[in-house]
Parts: sequence; structure tokens; C-alpha cells
Amino acid sequence: MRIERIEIRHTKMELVSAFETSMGVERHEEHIIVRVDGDGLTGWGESAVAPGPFYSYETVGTAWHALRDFLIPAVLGRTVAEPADAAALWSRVRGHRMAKAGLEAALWDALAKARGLSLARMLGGVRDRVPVGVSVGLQENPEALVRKVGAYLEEGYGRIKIKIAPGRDAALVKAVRAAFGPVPLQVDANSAYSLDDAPIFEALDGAGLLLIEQPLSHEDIFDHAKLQARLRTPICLDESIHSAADARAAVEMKSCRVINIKPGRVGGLLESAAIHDYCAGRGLPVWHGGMLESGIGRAANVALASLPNFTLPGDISASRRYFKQDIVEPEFVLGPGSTLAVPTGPGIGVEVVPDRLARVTERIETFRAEAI
Ligand code: OSB
Ligand code: MG
Repeated sequence: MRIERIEIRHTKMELVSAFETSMGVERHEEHIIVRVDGDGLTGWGESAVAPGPFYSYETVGTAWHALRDFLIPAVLGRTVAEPADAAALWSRVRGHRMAKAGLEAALWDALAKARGLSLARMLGGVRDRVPVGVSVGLQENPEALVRKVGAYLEEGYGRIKIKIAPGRDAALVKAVRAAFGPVPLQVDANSAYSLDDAPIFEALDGAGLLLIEQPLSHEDIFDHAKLQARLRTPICLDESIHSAADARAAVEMKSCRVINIKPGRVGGLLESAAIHDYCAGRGLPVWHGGMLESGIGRAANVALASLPNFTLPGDISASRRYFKQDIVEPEFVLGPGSTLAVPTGPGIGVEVVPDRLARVTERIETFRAEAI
């Protein structure tokens, strides 16, 4: 496929309810949607950045800069047959993984369409439905959290993740356990603790949690190994893993027993699949994280999560858990057994609805290859 035209848009979508974590509160999701055109095909991708550098150092502004000034010029007017060809063209660019992931995803979509394959098939997916859970933000108090969790269980979610932060941890787990007994439950600290807080996690070790996600610093793998040695509950790394090389270091150091894979955090679907394969070979389960994506990013996430070693439920909830109206058709809906269906149509397998996309677009820039 010859890459003839690339469009990037800064989108802003209102969440149905505020999402609070140890990193702050979000009421809107601001991402970059990438559209690639060539050979009569269109591909869509989503860069799940944020206005501020609080989850990762990348922001809407830095990703825009990396796309406009480096990544798009590297591929515009070039011919790519495989996503790896595009990754090779921008291989000199270090970091900026969320920016790369958005552009790479759009190319995957277009290239899968060129072959008449679903993205899941092209990635090597083996499931037609993927198990999912729901990630519940910090609430005003434990009672409010219990109400929120109860409503999600009522809707059919079979796995609950709650956010924790210093001073808002053990009491929340206790309240959810008291209200709902042995429901599959995990916690996510988003890097809010230090090794000195190990006793807090030792106290949680008897709570039957599926895993404890990213308790310590966002780039650490060393202290996590020390903490993991003190716990029976698996530690799962999110923020600390940026590549398959990081995954190998963390596994060899015994820093975690589970890895959360998010294509944005690791630079795309190709690197995500490499982490998946590495973990499968080492006997570690993986699961698909989420960044409150629109239906465009969600469709790619569901496709990736259909790979065989995504055995734990993903943070890939239904469209309505996030937004009043998604920007794709069909929207993602929760199915039987707390699953989402993997789209089977070509590429991401969902249609972008142009007027809905236009309504959430804040800024748009288009790049064209010179005619040949
Ligand atoms: O740490 O997993 C996280 C959202 C934004 C940034 C980081 C995280 C999250 C979530 C949301 O937990 C998961 C979802 O998309 O449902
Ligand atoms: Mg996380």
C-alpha cells in the first residue's frame, strides 16, 4: 500500500462519569485519532494520550509533534506491505510510543483491509469473544464504591478492578469483599507507593486478589522484585513495561507474575504481540489494559486480546461504560459471561460514524504525499 494521505485529529469525548485514580481526575478523554489513506483503502488508529503527562510523559501535544514532525514524514509517500515496514521506517525515533501506536494501528487496519482479513485474524487471534472486566475509579467513600461496583456486577461484569491510593486502599478492598464476597477482584495503584509501604500490601495478601497492579514507581522493576518476594498475590506491571525487552527484564528479575499489555504504552500492536509471545513462552498470563479508548482504539484492543495468552479478563468494557455515544457502529456491548465479541469484518471491523467523529474533533491536520 502506498501511503498517500494521513490525517490526525485531536478528539475530546465526555465520560459518562468522572474517572479518579492516584494520578488525578478525568472528566473527558482527549486522544489523537489517526486516519491513513492509500490505494483506495482507509485505516483508523487511536493514540490514547492525555492532555497532561501523568500516566506517561506523552501528551496530546507531544504526540502531535512526534507524528507531524517525525513519524508521518517517515512514512508518507512510501509503500508498506506489512506493519513492520512502517516500524522500520521510523526506527530512528526513540520513545513516543503512544504516537507510534496510533499511526501503526491505522496502518494495521488498512493493511488487514487490503488482505480482506479481520485485524484479529491478521494478528493471530484464536477467540471470537474475549473475557472483560471493568476498572472502577476512586469514589467519594467506600459506600459509594460499593454502590458503583454493585451496579457493574448487575450489568454483568464478572471481574472488578478498583483503583487504590495511599490512605484509600485496605478499607476499599474490605468494603467490596464484605458486600460481594469472593467476586474476582484486583487493585491498581498506578505507581502511588514505595517499598516502605510493603506492609500495606502484605496486609492485602490475604484478600484473595487476582493481582496487584503497578504498586511502585512507574519505571521501576527492581523494587517490585523485592515486593513480589514478600507476597503470594501476583504483582502485575503496567507503567514499568515499555517493550518486550522490559518484559524480559521484569520476568527474569521476578518483579511480576503477570503483565498488563496496552499497545499505546509499548509502541503498537507489533510490540504488544512480541510481549504476548514472550510471556506465553515463559508461562506468564497477560491481559489487555485500557486507556478509556473510543470505539476505534477499543476495536483494536479487542482484536489483540483474542490472542491465546490473553487469559485474564481485560480492561475493555462496553462503549456505554465510558461514553453516552461511541464514534463507531456497532458500539461495543457486554455479552454473555462478561465478554465482548471480536469484530469479524475486515480490519478493525467497525465503522467510524463521520458526523459523530466531527462533533468530538477539536483540531485536525492533513498531510499529503506528493503525486508520483
Ligand atoms: O492504569 O490501567 C490503568 C486508564 C487510564 C490510564 C491508566 C489506566 C486506566 C484504566 C482504565 O484503568 C481502564 C479502561 O480503559 O477501562
Ligand atoms: Mg494500570
